[in-house]
Amino acid sequence: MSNVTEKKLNDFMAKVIAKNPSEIEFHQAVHEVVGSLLPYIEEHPHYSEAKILERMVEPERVILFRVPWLDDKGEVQINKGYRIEMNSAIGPYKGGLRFHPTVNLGILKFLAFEQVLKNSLTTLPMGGGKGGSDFDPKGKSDNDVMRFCQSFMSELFRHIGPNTDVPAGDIGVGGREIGFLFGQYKRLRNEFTGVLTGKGIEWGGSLIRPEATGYGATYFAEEMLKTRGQSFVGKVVVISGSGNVAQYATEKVTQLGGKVVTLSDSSGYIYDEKGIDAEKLAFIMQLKNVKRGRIAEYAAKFGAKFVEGERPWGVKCDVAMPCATQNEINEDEAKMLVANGCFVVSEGANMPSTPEAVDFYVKSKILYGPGKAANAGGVATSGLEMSQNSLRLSWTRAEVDARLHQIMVDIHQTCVKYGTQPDGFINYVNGANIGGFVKVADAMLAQGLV
Ligand code: NDP
Ligand code: 2IT
Repeated sequence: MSNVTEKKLNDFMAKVIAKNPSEIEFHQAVHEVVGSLLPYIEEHPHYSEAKILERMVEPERVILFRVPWLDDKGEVQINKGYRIEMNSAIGPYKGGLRFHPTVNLGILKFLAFEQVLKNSLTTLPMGGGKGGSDFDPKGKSDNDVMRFCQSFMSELFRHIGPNTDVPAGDIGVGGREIGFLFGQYKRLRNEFTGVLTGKGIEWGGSLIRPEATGYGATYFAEEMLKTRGQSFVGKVVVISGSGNVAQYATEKVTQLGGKVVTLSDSSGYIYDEKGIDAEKLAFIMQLKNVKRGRIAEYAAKFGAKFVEGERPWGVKCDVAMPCATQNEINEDEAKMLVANGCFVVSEGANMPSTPEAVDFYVKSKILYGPGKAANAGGVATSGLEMSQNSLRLSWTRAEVDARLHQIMVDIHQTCVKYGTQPDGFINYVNGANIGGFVKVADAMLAQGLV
């Protein structure tokens, strides 16, 4: 980046920080994206004349609300509710809901901002949004979760709709929560409609949506491997998290011939040298999705190692797939991965690598697939769920999987188109940011000053 461009970036960020104080993760996401886009925009000045970037960092609408509910003991509980409607230039707002005690405005704005570009990359007509609550589902009974979801939807319902804003799951929001949210929406509106995605298969959900993010991140890694004439066969893979994304990444990596040796949760990670095969994965799915227990139980059951309070990035591997949360790989951990021979990082989570870790991957010229490209398979399949709801049809497993696979191949191709450097290195960060930006920016230009 030239000195002039760097100054422009610093000036732009100074304004974003002044206008959005203390939203650290939002600043981080904007800094990365704008850093990629400025050199491109200098060659296409009509975007800066129309202040497209300044418009894109300001949400179209932010909804903040109170969520009061009664817990099992009859005690009154109050949580915060949020929905960020970030950008609707290319379709209705679309993006997940996160229920986690760390949720705040800055985290949801970073997620909504990333979602705009991610959704554009999928090629489907979806704008970007994100929402959630500081509610912690961990340790809560099903009834507590239901009453919370009903109260949350009792306000959210007036802001969303199948052609307006279509939420889905994210951390802490899976099939159970989507069910409770959908039931309450239907009751309030007296309408059975595709207002949420990730629905159960019996009531409007799509086959492959539960699998889609993990499968997609694996397909994306496979495409990256192909650029070096390689495949997953025989590769050792380190995965973090043990929720929705991590589980199905483990399944697909294993099907493609790789060996997954770690999974984690917020208590620590397990290391299983022999690999987490289909039978062991079935145990994890039962443990995490039904019993809602801790990953340490895996170690006790299968005689694997449990490392308390640590992340798995020191384990030697070929491929790393962070699938837990933001900023879970720092610069030292990135260095450790590369020093141990890791040459592929495919992000199932959103922004799991710190800016310093990202700089290190790019400098090391490894195959680095940033979240907005690598994990776009989840929202892409949500888009396919919306299409099926509109058609009042359901496609087969094979058909949805084939579409998901093709979308991941196409996203990879978009990154290659916009991210290939003169020396042949594919900078997927630039590729994803520019590839996602162009369609949204052109749509915003066409629609006038809105
Ligand atoms: P889940 O709630 O199913 O699982 C989250 C996993 O990550 C759990 O193992 C959890 O451990 C761990 N985790 C969460 N927060 C932390 C933390 N602060 N520190 C350490 N571990 C943590 O969520 P998903 O699998 O759906 O989401 C994982 C990531 O993937 C997120 O970044 C999400 O934004 C992203 N993503 C999800 C998509 C989807 O379709 N679901 C689509 C695209 C991206 P514990 O149970 O101990 O909290
Ligand atoms: O980050 C994400 O892309 C998601 N949590 C999925 C969003 C969706 O609407 O399916």
